[in-house]
Amino acid sequence: MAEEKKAAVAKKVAKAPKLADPIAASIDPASQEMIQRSHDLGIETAFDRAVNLKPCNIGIQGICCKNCAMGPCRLPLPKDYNETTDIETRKGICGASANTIAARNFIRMIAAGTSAHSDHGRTVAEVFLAAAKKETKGYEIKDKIKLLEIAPHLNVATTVEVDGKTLDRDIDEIAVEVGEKALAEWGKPEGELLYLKRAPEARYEIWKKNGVLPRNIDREVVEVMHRTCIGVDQDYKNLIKQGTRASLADGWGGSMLATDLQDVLFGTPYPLASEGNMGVMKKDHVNVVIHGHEPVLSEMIVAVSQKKEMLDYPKSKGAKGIQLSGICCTANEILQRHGVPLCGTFLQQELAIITGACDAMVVDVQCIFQNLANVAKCFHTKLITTHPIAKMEQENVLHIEFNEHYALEDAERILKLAIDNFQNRSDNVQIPQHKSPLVAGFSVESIAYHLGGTFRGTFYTLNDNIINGRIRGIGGVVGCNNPRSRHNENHIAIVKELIKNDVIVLTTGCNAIACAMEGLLRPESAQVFCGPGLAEVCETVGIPPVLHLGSCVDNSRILLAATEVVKAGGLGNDLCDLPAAGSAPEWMSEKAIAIGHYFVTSGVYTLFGGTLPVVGAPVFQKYLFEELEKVYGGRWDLEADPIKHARKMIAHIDKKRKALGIDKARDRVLMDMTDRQALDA
Ligand code: SF4
Ligand code: MSK
Repeated sequence: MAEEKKAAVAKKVAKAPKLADPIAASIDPASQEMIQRSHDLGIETAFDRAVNLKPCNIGIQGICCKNCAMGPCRLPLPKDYNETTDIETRKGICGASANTIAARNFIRMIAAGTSAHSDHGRTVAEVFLAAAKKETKGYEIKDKIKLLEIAPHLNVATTVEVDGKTLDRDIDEIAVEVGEKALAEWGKPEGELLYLKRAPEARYEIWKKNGVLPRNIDREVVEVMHRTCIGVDQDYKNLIKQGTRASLADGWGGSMLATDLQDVLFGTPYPLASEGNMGVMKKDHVNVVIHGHEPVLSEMIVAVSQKKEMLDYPKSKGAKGIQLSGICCTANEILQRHGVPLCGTFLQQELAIITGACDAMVVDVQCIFQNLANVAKCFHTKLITTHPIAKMEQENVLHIEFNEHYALEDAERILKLAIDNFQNRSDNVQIPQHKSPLVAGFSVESIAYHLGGTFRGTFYTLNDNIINGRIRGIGGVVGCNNPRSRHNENHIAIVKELIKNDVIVLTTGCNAIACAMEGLLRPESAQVFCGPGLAEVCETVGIPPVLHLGSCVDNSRILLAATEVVKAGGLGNDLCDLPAAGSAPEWMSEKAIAIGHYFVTSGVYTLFGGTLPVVGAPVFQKYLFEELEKVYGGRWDLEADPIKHARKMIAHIDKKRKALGIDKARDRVLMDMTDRQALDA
């Protein structure tokens, strides 16, 4: 009997889930400390689940189809793979080839990513229109200058002719029309997306020639779903063409509209100082962690938290005040506009609760772990869902549905609940002491201002420094964390390698948070980590070598910043001419695929880390990695090793410098427009 018991215990132990090694799981000491604490408290996190749950080897290669009930059909890559016979020998029940299956899966990911960003944009457009019509309390048009800037791109007139005189049009009237025109972009019956013409003319012509101009945002997503149904589109090139249309509807449509309308409603970001990492939480304050993507509620929470009664109320409960902080892209939104500190990246969401100091975590949409509810159960933390499309099944989750018409009241209710909950906090609190100072709040407008000054807000200075070789090129490094690789390790290694080689980095999303935690968003970091050219420019202009441009939808700022560089002259006529490259080192979300594809089809060489769900279909992969460049001037690539990854980006940048005739580093020369035009010729 004793032997039987022993055997049963041994079996149980053998089956017990393994725990993640905190040091191997993250490079961040604060995260390591909290992973260790989670083990001490017997609480499981994504880091542990990633150790125990291995990815499916077929799915990860993109060659599993479950688009009908004859399947799922799994098409492993044979050892004796032959490109010529593959289409006849490897097929699903319906005959779908590995290329068709991988392409269908790929563009469904694009459709999902586009939907996420664009539905976010739609919500903002609806709130914008309600605010423009003065139907809401709490929202108002804050940045009238930006409103006047975007109006012409939506075919909204800013002046009116009266008795032969040109007069300024009423600003409220402009706002209403901008809101209506913007909202129509999701479902107008004819035409094409209006913002496409903001791209350089040469780029627009490429899209037009290839028949990929998106018609409206919703339609492109619907068409992806139709074409990927069993028995519809079975040509990977034609499938990817629709994927292109959908992704452009994201980057130059839903995401760009979201960014612009948020700027007009909540203010265009300008540089400000703050801090990042879990050490921003305060033991003697009510800690409210805001997580997700849409800033419509979080803006109200920030506003309400500054009201006199809200400053006093925590004191009546024994707290010194309210400490707001953020996770993921809601964090980036409220950091960029208000300096609210960053609590952490996507992979730190469970860890923030494990501090024991989180009195409320308020979530909206996207990137929210359902396991937050299980972690919150172990503490006093109130987990509050706020969006009608994003609820959780666990009973301990509170749902307080946010309504833009009662925005301030909703935000007040949420904050009061958090403050009341402070008294339920136990003494078992452990806040990691790690945090880094940072400078964030960059936008196309503020970069131009920084580089050119008030009277000459331009990108010429940047172009001059690229042409004279002080800045080698531009790296857009963005995207998520993925527990399949060590948290933040690849993000940081790639960014450091780029700036060491004089490549200025534009960042968004969780890469931006990772860089903040590592201290790379401080101007002083230029002297420590940058090559001499970039260090000199950063010191002269007073900017960090890594510019935080915002959230995932704000990747549209990178597109527009690159467009401004083209316009400033001397670096070619199109985005694909620029010495620039894109990267998502630790991607995980379908949104990253949508972003990656609109960067590629906007002309950018784009590298992903980890793996891509196309490697099981080599012909399709080759099409993305080689053939697309002939059509769009940009292409996909994959490199898991961070240093090789950064060097591939640098090699591409050097290739473009050579093509532009600026490959020889030169002494700084002041160039006028004629000089630049001569370079373009
Ligand atoms: Fe299999 Fe074809 Fe059905 Fe996909 S669509 S599951 S490949 S039969
Ligand atoms: S939050 S999409 S994990 S960047 Fe935008 Fe971070 Fe990726 Fe979510």
